[in-house]
Amino acid sequence: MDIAQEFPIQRVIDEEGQLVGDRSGVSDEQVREFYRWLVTLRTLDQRAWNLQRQGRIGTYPPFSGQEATQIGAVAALQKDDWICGSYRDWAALSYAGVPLSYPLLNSMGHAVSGRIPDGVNALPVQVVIAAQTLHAVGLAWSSALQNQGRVALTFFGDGATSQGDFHESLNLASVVKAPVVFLCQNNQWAISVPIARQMNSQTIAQRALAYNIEGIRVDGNDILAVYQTLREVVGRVREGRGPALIEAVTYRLGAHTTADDPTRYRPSEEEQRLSHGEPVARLRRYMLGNGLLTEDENKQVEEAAKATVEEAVQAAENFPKGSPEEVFDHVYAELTPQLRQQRAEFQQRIQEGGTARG
Ligand SMILES: Cc1ncc(C[n+]2csc(CCOP(=O)(O)OP(=O)(O)O)c2C)c(N)n1
Ligand SMILES: [Mg+2]
Repeated sequence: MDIAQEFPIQRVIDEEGQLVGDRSGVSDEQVREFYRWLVTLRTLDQRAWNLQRQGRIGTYPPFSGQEATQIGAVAALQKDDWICGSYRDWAALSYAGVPLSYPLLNSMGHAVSGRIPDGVNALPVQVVIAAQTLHAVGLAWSSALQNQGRVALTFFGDGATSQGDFHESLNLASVVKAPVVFLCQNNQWAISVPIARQMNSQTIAQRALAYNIEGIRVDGNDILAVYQTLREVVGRVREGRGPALIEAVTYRLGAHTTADDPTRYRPSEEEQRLSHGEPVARLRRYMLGNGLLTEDENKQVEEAAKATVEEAVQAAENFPKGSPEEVFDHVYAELTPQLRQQRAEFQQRIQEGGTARG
């Protein structure tokens, strides 16, 4: 059996921006709305990279190349569904309603970036690889037990599929039929480890077979395919037909983080070949070629995105400076006796003019 053939990649527009599938589930207005978001978030991501290079923010994990998967998937959710993502999923959180200043505040060390605003049902970004998949199963299962009708969508990377947490999550979700959508962003790399050295399976989606759940591959650089596929899958999952595993095939356009240099391990031939179908340029080609966008309108979208991102930069840079004691906040509703004591010692040292380390 040729497994890759069993899991064909769902696609609506190809790399050149040609319509190759059915887009009847997406209105022209929705396409324009997606494009505005794609451009805004790409602009934010590039600005964040430059801010780090200027020393204005700390380490930052860029999501360029993965905007279509993140936006398209969240667009398929209802407002009170859960989102559980990782450090690279700020595009998903932003589209869900988290302010655009938050990814910047996160890289500036502000604790507020972990406090998801009311009205957005998301967990703070997870750095422990694959751990958020477990949390998604718990949230989804509890929602099902309480008949809340909520779905949990969890994002993770190709590298995360080698973690025990990922397999434990799929297994438990399958057994209890938890309403979870597992969305793997296969961006081909886990830092410097390519997918071919990560696994011997032909696809990530086929792992669904082992857990007797639905598995689908979708072109993660095609926002129309991601949105339409996710809408159908989320609908089935919400009906109680069990969890699903989606593999969004995409490409990490840049470095793993601002601390990484991919030229040391990634062939430039591959970068050129796989960057060509990236999501923003792809949708632009399609829209320009099909009367959904003119060059002038495109300039306006880009100008508006720059202005929106500038506001986010201002908001982040004007945010009140935090105090070192904040490390004790927001972990427990009430501090444990040991942590209370540590905070008191910490405050005393700071008052005495020492450093937090003593
Ligand atoms: C449990 C755990 N092991 C190792 C790491 C170090 N680490 C950080 S990112 C990363 C690679 C993850 O790759 P992938 O899942 O493909 O996600 P991507 O970074 O490509 O979005 C690793 C190994 C970690 N954060 N957590
Ligand atoms: Mg990866």
